[in-house]
Amino acid sequence: MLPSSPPTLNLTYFNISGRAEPIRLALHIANIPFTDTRLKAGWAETKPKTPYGQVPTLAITFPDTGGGTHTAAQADALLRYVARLADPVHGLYPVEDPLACLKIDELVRACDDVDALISPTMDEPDAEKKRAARRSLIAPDGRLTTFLTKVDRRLQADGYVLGGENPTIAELTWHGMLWWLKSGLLDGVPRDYVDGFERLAKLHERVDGHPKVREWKGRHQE
Ligand SMILES: N[C@@H](CCC(=O)N[C@@H](CS)C(=O)NCC(=O)O)C(=O)O
Repeated sequence: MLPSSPPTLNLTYFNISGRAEPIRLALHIANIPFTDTRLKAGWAETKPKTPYGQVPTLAITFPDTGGGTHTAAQADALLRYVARLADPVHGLYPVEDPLACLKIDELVRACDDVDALISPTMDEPDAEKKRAARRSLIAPDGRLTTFLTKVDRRLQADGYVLGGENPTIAELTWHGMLWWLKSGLLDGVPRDYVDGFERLAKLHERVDGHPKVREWKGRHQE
C-alpha cells in the first residue's frame, strides 16, 4: 500500500555541487522540502554506513509507517525518484509519457558516459600527466570532444530538450556536468571549452538563468 503522507527527505553529500546538485535543484524547483546535509568532516565514519560507500544518499522517512527510514543511493536513481515525487506541473520528468521519459533517461545516461571519460583523470596523482590526459580528451579529435559533439547533435532531435518553463532532470544533470567543465576546477580544461558546443552551451545558459536555479546558487556559492 502506498503511504498517504509525503516522505521526509534528507539528502547527504559533500559541501560541493557534484552529483547532488541536480537532485537539490530538482527538489528546490518542485518546492519539495528536504534536509540538505553537507558533510564537512567525518566521512570516514559515514562511509561504511552508506549502501555503496558513496554519497549522495537520500534518507526517506514515511511518517505513516511509524518513522522507519529507507536510505537510498545512486544519484541518477535519486534524481528520478524526486522527479516522480514532484507535481508533474513542474515538468521535471513526464512520467505519463514513456517515450519522453526514455529520451530524458538516455540523456542522463549519456552524461554518465562523460563522467566515465573524466573520472580516470581525477585519480591521476601526477599534475602534468593529469593535464595531458585532459588535453587529449578535449583535442578536436579527442574522446570527450567527439562524444560531446554527438550529444550536441542529439539535442536537436525531437523531445531531447523540452524547452519548457522548467528544466527536465536531463537538463539539470547536464547543467551540473557543464558547470563543472566550465568551472576552471578541472585543470587542463579551459573555461570556454563548452562554448564550442552550441546547444550544450545554450542548455547551460538557460538552466543557469532559471530563477529557482539562480536563487539556489545565490544561497550556495562554491
Ligand atoms: N554511481 C554513484 C557514484 C557516487 C560517487 O562516486 N560518489 C563520490 C562523490 S562524487 C564519493 O562518494 N566519493 C567518496 C568515496 O568514494 O569515498 C552515483 O552516481 O551516485
